[in-house]
Amino acid sequence: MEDVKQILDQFKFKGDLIEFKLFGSGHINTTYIATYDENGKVRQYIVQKINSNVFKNIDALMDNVFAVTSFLREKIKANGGNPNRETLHFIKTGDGKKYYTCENGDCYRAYRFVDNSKSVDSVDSPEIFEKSGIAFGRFQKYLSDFPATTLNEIIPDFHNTAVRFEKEFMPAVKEDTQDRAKTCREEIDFVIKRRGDCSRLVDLVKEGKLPLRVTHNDTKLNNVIFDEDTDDAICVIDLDTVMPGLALYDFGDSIRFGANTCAEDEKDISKVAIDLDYFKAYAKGFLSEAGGSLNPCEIDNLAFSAKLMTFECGMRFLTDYLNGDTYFRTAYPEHNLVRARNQFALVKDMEDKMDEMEEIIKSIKIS
Ligand code: ADP
Ligand code: GN1
Ligand code: MG
Repeated sequence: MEDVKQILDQFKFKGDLIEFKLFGSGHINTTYIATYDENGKVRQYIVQKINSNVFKNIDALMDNVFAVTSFLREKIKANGGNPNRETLHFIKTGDGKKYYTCENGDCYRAYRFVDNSKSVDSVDSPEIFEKSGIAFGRFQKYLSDFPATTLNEIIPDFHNTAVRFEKEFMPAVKEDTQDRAKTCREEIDFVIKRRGDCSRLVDLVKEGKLPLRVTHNDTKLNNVIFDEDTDDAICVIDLDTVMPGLALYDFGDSIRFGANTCAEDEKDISKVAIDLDYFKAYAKGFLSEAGGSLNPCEIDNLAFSAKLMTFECGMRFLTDYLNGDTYFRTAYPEHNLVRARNQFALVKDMEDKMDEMEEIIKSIKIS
């Protein structure tokens, strides 16, 4: 990292720097928290190095993020909420830019840390998970009249599972650049056997049965922050992938991460299962906000979307393992393979419980 002071100075934070350290557990950006003393008051800021390997056009990315957060601020105000707390508040550089580019090309952005907030990687009650469902459902509802065509498509085909299979997974298996395919034959076969699932949602879009909406596309639990005291979900974060997508992507990805009985990188896959109480709680929360605007085809595919998003994520982890871990941050050489195995165990459990998951969705009253 370049000189920390040089980077922080760009954002003109007031007061004296007390501490600057790595923060959070995202897989993509490098996140820091900077703590300042401003006349005896503690002020905290999130400073992030944006991953330029993943995000090729950072201007387009930051234009999206600024457009979406300004739009959300107005919606939150109109609904009697507190925009400083309920959406991200980005801070421009002293010379009015949306991010700072260092001499070595690294890009940094900053935003206010929401006071008295916490992010969590797992919850210990269905009630808290339900609250995250309310937050993501509301996020989608608030953006329902955002002019979608003005958004840049930051990562094309982000959740097009069929494209991920044909253009990324199969080439990674065939090229096998790291000579790792021999260590994961079973997992490769698991994916290939489910090839037929990959195009189900994209085909429904082509048939005009599923509408494109403005969606978050990365709705894992640690992309929501909660109130330290009340555990209420206060703000949806990590807006890098807000793009036109399907409501089902947002629903399914939340279930993948938050209704797993384990962390997504638990090695002992005998512990991996879908917790149906959590599934139900999230579905209730999400649908209480977004449900009224969903069409019957969307409702019919909610349970399937949880399986598909889990399968897709497992396939992406396996692809990255085969490619030599160039995309997701890893802590050890087999990390992506461990994650893939974990996700496939969850897919298997969802397949076994699909009828129950469908029944749960049917039991929820949508108004
Ligand atoms: P990534 O794309 O790497 O996931 P995020 O924007 O999600 O980047 O930030 C990484 C992590 O940092 C989040 O998952 C969360 O744990 C933490 N984080 C980011 N912003 C905040 C914030 N305003 N308040 C609390 N935690 C945050
Ligand atoms: C990444 O950025 P983060 O850590 O919130 C990834 C998601 C994956 C997730 C798996 C831009 O999310 O798509 O589902 O890891 N984000 C991007 O944990 O690829
Ligand atoms: Mg994140």
